[in-house]
Amino acid sequence: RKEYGIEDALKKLGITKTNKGTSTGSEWMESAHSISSFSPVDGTEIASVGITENKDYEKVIEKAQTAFKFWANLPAPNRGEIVRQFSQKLREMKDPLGRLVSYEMGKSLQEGWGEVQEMIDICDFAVGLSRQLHGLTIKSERPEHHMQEQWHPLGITGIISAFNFPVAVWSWNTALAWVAGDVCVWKPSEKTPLTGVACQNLIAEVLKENKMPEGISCLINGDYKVGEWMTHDERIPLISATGSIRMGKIVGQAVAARLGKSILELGGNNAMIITPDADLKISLIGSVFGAVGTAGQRCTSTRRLIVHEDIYNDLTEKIKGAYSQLRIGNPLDEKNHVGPLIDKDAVNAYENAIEKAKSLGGKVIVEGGVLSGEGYESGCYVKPAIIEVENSYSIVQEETFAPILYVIKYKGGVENAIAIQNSVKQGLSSAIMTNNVREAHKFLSGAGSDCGIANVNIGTSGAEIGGAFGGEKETGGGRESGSDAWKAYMRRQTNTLNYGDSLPLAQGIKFDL
Ligand code: UN1
Repeated sequence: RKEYGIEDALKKLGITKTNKGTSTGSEWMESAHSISSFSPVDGTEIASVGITENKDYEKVIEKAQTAFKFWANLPAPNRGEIVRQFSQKLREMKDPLGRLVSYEMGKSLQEGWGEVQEMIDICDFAVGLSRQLHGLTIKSERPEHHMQEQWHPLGITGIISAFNFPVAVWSWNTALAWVAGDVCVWKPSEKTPLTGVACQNLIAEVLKENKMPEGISCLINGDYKVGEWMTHDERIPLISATGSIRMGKIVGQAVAARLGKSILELGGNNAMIITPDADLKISLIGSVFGAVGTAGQRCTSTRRLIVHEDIYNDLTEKIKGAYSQLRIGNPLDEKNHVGPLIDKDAVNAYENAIEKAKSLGGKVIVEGGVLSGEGYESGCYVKPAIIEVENSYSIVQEETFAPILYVIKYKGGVENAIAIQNSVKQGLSSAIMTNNVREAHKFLSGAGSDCGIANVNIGTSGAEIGGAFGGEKETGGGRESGSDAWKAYMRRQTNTLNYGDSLPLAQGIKFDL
């Protein structure tokens, strides 16, 4: 740990051996029970975080409600200024926070830093946005009338985030929600609670320096039961949840039952189509990074390669060669390409998926397996695997959060590849590798990819924050991050103003007294 600066990072981020897990900003509450956070890097316990008790959850929500009255009335650019200062803090703490992300979650240090960079970027985006929460003006059908649309703050935004992007996804939600005038209550994944505490410490400093009230940024911790308090809570008008489809169905239904709003960012089953007109060099790098980056634990990871028969053998040989060069090991050591899976449950899911694919007739191209021995003591390191399959196999239809790449051969025109790509229940990210303009446009047309993200000549993962992030079908339909995703954190109000001295009714209706 020392060698990789972890002790130092923990210290800088205010993480001790035992940490409180419930906070309204600078105030923290005690709890009777705690979660231990183990690093998948070396299997050791890093520290523990208190589990939120129901009575304290109530206090948090009350504080947040009170804070909302203050925060929503602050001019939006002033809220943006707080976010700007937070992004400054993140710039200063990029190294330790990126290290902690890498150590607690297991992604490479480069990707840990990259995640903090995404936080900085979304904060910058949100600062600009704080002066651009624009509505429309609309022409009225009535004389001497004016219509307009305004966007107002919504209330408390509840954020439920996943282990794989433990800090970035929170910031996509919270930076937009804050400038929109909402206050936030965040429940991080119970697999990565320490990064949550670290982020709360950073934002609490900024809020304190600006003499802001408690309740603008709240943290709660625990398992699905704590999440359920949020999803059933009518005081939380918006729940933004990232995670599995199974979880999303439960969350979505609970929130819908009280007619609340939700943003769901769930699983993907992302495919890359490689046509005979593809640049094979970029196809190779794009597919390997997409499949093994973050050890296949991004919701945008490349799960399926749909390759034309004419280039199939050539391409699979090249990928095989690339896989043989991959270095698997400690993600804090920059020589390594692939780090561990999050925990042993994830390792079991990986092994089961490979077995299942084989039993259904899958042909192994690159053999997987769990690594043991020196450097692999945590038991969470696995070999990235490649299996030739049919798209219809039940296991190929599922998202397995692991570095397993399924390869599927297609014949004929690109429409056949697109049909295979769309034949899954999920609809997050997709990519086509081609230098053929017709193929590229077909892929991006309404008859093309049915995903929320569709890329040409880049991979399925690694989206920039400037675009709206999310997907269709069982991916949940929500959009986060850039473009106009901010609208989901606000309520729309249509205003009609009469500046005349009569009262003409819409639709020409006559009503005289
Ligand atoms: C996720 O895996 O939950 O596009 C988010 C990407 C990242 C975000 C992934 N910017 O891969």
